[in-house]
Amino acid sequence: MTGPVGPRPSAPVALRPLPFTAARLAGGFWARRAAANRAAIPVGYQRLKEAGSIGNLRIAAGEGDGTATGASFRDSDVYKWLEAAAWEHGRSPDERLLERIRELSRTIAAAQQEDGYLNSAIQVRGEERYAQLWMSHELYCAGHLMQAAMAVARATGETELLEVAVKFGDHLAATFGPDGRSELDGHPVVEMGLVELYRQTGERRYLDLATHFVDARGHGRAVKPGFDPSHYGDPAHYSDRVPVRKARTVEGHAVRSVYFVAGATDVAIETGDAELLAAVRGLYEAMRNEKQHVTGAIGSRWDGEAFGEPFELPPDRAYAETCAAIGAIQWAWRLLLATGEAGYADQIELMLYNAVLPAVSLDSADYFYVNTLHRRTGAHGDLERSPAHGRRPWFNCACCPPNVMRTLASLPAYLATGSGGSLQIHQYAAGSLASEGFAVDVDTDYPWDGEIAVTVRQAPAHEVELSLRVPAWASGSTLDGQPVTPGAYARIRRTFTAGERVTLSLRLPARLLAPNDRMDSLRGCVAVARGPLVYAIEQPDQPSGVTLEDIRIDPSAPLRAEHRPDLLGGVTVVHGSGTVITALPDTPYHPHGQPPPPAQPIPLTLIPYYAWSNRGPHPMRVWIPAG
Ligand code: FUB
Ligand code: ZN
Repeated sequence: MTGPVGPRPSAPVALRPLPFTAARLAGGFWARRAAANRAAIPVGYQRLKEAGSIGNLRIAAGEGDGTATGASFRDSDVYKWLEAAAWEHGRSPDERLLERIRELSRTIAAAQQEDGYLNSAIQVRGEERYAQLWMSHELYCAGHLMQAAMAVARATGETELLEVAVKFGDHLAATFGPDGRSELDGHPVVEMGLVELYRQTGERRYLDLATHFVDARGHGRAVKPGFDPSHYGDPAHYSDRVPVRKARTVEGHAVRSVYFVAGATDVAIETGDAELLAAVRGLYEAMRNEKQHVTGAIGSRWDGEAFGEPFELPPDRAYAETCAAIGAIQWAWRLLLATGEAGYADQIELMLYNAVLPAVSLDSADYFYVNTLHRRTGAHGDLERSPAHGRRPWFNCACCPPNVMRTLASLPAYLATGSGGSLQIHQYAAGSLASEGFAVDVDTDYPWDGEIAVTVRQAPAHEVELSLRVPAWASGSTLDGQPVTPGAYARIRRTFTAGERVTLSLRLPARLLAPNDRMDSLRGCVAVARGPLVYAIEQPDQPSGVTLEDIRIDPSAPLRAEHRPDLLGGVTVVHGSGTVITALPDTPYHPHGQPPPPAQPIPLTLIPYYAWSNRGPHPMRVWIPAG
């Protein structure tokens, strides 16, 4: 059994995932969050029922009556939930979860049509198949079904859902491709699903179809036909303006874009296509350098849920959809496997802590869809997904909550890779890791503390390599007292013995970050980070009566960390100082050159950004004017 992604043995990758159960969380930061997520999974099932998403499948299966509810991608919410449930049951058996997995698998199998087609809403409504592929998400649902089926098969050994996915995959292979229908689904993800199906079954036709979908995009085959003045009429919305091999940047709908390039990376890995791999690596660089928020989140526009132009990264209007960060993590993971470069693991860490974790409340009961970097004083939540409401239990378009569930359920898979007894540790969390006779325990209070102790439990009688990622921000860090290079792996190659310990000491001073000068909306501001965490000021932690927008941080003042076990489930806060304006000008604009408004000194307290909005929806900001 493997984790979420396991390239075939023939794939020329630098790193290989560990077997599914070889990485475990125990105690520590991530184990607590994973436990809260696990507890939320049965609740998620209830919410899927209440929303009608499970009901749609039941009606299509002949197990219920009525009309279908919601958009035609509702099935995908159920599939993501199934993936989460599978990883959790596989890790620690739970009969009730298994019963739900079996019951849903039976329903889904019964809903599937004779020739393999499956989409409950389209079937129940009697709509024509593939008639509106730019928006119908029929292949998107197929992709999520394939991912869920793989998780269920690998984590539980149950194959009923896999049979459904195979039948759907066969139907797609017979329907689409160079000799079949030429349209593309407006929303990618089927590419990743098909590659997983190929990995699971060894059937080349699934990889061939994924390769076709990757190369067919960029020629206007996914865009809505005819004229539509909205983003639906723009090929860029669907990553369909420029072929991926020629593209120079990510654009359009952020989730569609990163799911697509993650699938293209899978194809590059499995086919050994160096040109395609170079292209997707270039796209990742473009995203990282010009289109990523400081939190690692992506998406700058509410209109079209889209990337903006280079450096268009407004903090208050940030879209930063949770699913987009999850897709970017999936992409970075594939690039990490392909290249072995520490920078991709740095990216995964940044996004896990600061782009996915903020999306879920500390108790895992509520979710953000949109992850703003600045909730203004007096903000009014107009749309359901507006972050001004605070997190919500579910959404009419509920792509994000079950996506968080499956991501946190598969977290251990991102910790390490290994083969031949060597082990590469990418993410630091208390727990245990094992690779072919080499087993270690990891003890750490990361991210609050930078000491990471790796104790060998079992070692082969020959030389193996233990690699520990040194994050790019961790200058001045050491491994067993010796300096290590940030942004690379510290490697120890030797014959280890059980009981010995190596200690990585990462330095975690709070630090200030400044935006690139082209990021107009951030000019004059700084952000605070400590270790992997981005920080924010939130109203409840500041002196009473101050308006958050009137605060300035003094960048020359020292920053001091303090651990607060009593606050927000236990966090390290950062203390700084600054000023608050005492008399705002009473005009919106004034002649240039006037002295700054009067201000008085105040202490500032920053919390980890992920923890904001757990005390009510208060004003908050990540980027703070410096002055
Ligand atoms: O279209 C399916 C999902 O719904 C997308 O990935 C999200 O952005 C939301 O629009
Ligand atoms: Zn989403």
